[in-house]
Amino acid sequence: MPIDNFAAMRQSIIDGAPDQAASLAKQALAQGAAPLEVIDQGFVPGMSEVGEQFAQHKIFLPDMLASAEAMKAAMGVLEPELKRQGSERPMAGTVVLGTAKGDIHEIGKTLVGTLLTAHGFRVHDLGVDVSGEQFAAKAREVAADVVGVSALLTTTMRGQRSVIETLDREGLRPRIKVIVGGAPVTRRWAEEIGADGYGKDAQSAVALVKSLLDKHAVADRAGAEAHIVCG
Ligand code: B1M
Repeated sequence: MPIDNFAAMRQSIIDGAPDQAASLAKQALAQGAAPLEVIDQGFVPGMSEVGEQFAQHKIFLPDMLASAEAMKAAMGVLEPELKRQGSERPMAGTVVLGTAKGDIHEIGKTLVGTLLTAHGFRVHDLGVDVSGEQFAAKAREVAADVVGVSALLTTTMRGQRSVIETLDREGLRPRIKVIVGGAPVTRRWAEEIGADGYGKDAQSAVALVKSLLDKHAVADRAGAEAHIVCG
């Protein structure tokens, strides 16, 4: 994919232009580009720039919202293709996914879910602003192997800890593994709250879930436990 196209994609997000973003995404797919490359190299840099400008008070909440709408328009084109590419794969495990209580950031979490689906996992996406109790109820209902909790705010990272505490309290761990991720989340935080792993981005989240489930199978046999970090 030519660099000019990536620059235009990035700009469509900064401009908060959903039609332009969707049209660039369609063009890229028509030219045979890989959807994940388009997301990571074309559109996500636009979101990062918007985040920096917001932090420096150069733009304000409505601008960030417009950029998020543009990002969602691009994802609306690219995510079905990502899923389609993985649709022939066998079922690899069940994941319950959501964004922590009090947090409404959904784009990164949804991308993690799409990529997991593309890799053969059955994903139950609970959306945003999800409590520990909601995670636990769904995990029990669908016999989840993994619960994934996204958080984009330093204040809502605490919600990740509370999901783990709820699952512990309800006796669902260690059978169910918990992974955490999101821009402010670190490996250290994951270790501190007793998560089973941390994914830096959507691709490492997939690698992490795969290794956890592999290790889980081994651990079941050996009576041991595993803690993994990807990315
Ligand atoms: Co908000 N916001 N926001 N925001 N927002 C950030 C996160 C911020 C860093 C911007 C900034 O100040 N620089 C800042 C947080 C500061 C902090 O706490 N550290 C911030 C703030 C302050 C706020 C508000 C408080 C603003 C206000 O109201 N004054 C408010 C909070 C609302 C709330 O949640 N209660 C708010 C609101 C919003 C919008 C609604 C306008 C919008 C979200 C719209 C939506 O999602 N529908 C928004 C946006 C768009 C952003 C930025 C610009 C972009 C986030 C994004 O979508 N990135 C963001 C700045 C930034 O991150 N650079 C910012 C693209 C996405 C693909 O990346 O989400 O990081 P990301 O996901 C990645 C990885 O993190 C990882 O994989 C993904 C794909 O690679 N990952 C996981 C994510 N979840 C994972 C889970 C895993 C594993 C990996 O396992 C379970």
